Amino acid sequence: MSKDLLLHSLRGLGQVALSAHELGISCREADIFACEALFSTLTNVNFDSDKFVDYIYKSVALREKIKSQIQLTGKSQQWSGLACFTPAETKEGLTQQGKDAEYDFISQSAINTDIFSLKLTVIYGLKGIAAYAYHAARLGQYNNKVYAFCHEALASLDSQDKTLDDWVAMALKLGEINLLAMELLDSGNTLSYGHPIPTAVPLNEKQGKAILVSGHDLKHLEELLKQTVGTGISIYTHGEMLPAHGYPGLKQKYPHLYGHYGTAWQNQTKEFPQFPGPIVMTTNCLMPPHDSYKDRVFTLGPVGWSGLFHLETEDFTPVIQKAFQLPGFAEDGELRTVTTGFARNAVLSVAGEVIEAVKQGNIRHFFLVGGCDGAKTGRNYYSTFVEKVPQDCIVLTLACGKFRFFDKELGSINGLPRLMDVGQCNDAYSAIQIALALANAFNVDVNQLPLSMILSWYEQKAVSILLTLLYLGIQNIRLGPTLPAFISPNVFKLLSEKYHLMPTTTPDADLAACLS
Ligand code: FS2
Repeated sequence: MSKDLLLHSLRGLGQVALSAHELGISCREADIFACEALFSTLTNVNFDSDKFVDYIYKSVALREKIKSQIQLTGKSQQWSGLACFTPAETKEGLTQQGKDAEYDFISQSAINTDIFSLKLTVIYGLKGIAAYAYHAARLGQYNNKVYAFCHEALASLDSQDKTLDDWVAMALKLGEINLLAMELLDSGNTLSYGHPIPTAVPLNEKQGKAILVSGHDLKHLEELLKQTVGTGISIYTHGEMLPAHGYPGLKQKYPHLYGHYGTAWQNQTKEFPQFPGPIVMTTNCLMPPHDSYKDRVFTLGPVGWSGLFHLETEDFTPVIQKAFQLPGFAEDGELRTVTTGFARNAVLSVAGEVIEAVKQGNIRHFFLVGGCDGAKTGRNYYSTFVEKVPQDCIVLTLACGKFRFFDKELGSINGLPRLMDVGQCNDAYSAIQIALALANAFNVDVNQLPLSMILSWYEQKAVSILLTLLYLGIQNIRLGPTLPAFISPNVFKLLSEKYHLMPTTTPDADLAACLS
C-alpha cells in the first residue's frame, strides 16, 4: 500500500512542481527526487516499506518548499486536493491512506475501462522515463522538458475532464519524452565512458577474490572499480550489467573488470548462492533473497529489501571488506567468451559494409529481438525464434531477454557477426538510432527497411520504449510473450489498427510473416 500512497503523494508534488516549471522556478531537487521515487516503484526495484514511508514524507516536504518558493515570487496560488495531502503519522495510518488512495483512484478511473487502461499505461511509462532520467542525472545530464512532463502527467492523473483521445495523445507524448530521456542517458553514458566497442567478455571465473555487480547503473560500477584498484579483487557483471564491458572508460581503464557471471534476473536465486563473494544490486531486478546468500547482498539508491545491507553512499568499503572475508574462486575456469558492445557507434561505423551486404543480397533481413526476460515458459519463443532465423539474416538484441540466446554461435556474414548485443534495456535509444540511420542511408522510411522488431516485455521500461516506438510511427511490432493485461481490448484494437502492433504467435509463423 505504501507504493500506492507514494504515487498519490507524487501526484500532489507534480501539481506544485509543474506550476514551478511554468513560472520558470527551478525545482531540480524535486525533479530528481520524483524520478528516484517513481523508479523505486518500478517492478523488482524496492520492497522495503520503510523506504516508501521516507519517500512519502520527503515528497510532502519538497512540495511545501516549492509552494514557498512560488509564494516568494508574489504569484500566490490556491492549492487543493492532492497538493494539500497530509500523510498520517503512523504506519497503520499510512497503510489505511494507501488503501483509500488506491480505492479512490480505481473507482474514479474505472468508470471508463479504456481511459483507465491508458492511465495505467501512462503511469507505467512514467516509471520507465523516471528510471532513465534518474540514471542520466547521476551522470550530470538533465532536461527540464523531461521533468516538467513527468510532473504534468502525474498531476493529470487526477483530471476527470480528459477524453479518450486526450489520453491517447498523453501516451504518445510520453513516448516522445521518453526518447528525450533515453537520449539524455545515452549522452551520460557515452560522454562519461566513451562509445561502446565490440568486446569479448569472459564467462569463466578467475582465481581469487570476487565481487558481483548487477543492475543497470554504470556509475555505481565505476565507483566500485575505482575503489578496488590494486586490491586484487576481480569485478564480475551480472544480468543487465554485461554491456558495461563494451565501454572503454570502464573495461579498458579498469582491467580488473574481469568477466560476466550468470544470466537473466529470474535465475539469480540459483546463481547467487554459487558466487563466492559479495553481490551489489545497483537497480532492478532484485528478487526476494534467499537465506543462503542474503548476508552478502548490498543494495544502493532506489533499490531496497528490508534486512539487506543498504549502502547510503557510494563508499563501497563494506562490500570490499566482505569480499576479503569470503573465499573467492579457488581456480581459473576454462576460458569461454561472449561479445558485447554493438551499440550505435560500433554498428554505424560499419554501415557501409552493412549497406553493401544488403544490396548484394548477402543480408536479407534484420531482426531486433529484445526486451525483458521472465520465468514464464512461453519465453522460450525468443530463443527458438533466434535459432530459426535463416543464415542470411542478422539478429540485433538488447536487454535481459538476450540471456536465452546470448552465447549462441551464430557465425557471421561478410565479417559482420550475425548476433549483435546492442546493450541494456537502457540502450534502446541506440537500437532506434541504428534503425533510423539505416533508413536514412537506404533513403526509405524506417518501416520499409528489411527490419522486424520482436519484443518481449515484463516491466515498465518496456512500456515507455514501446510508446516511443509508436510515437516514431514504427509499425508491425510483435510483442510477447503475452500482451499486457492493462491494455484493454479497445486500446489494443486502436494500436493494432494504427500501428499494426500484434502479439507474437509461433516462431515459425512469425518468421515466415516477417520474411514474406
Ligand atoms: Fe530486465 Fe529487469 Fe532491464 Fe527490466 S533486468 S526485466 O527490470 O530493466 O530489462
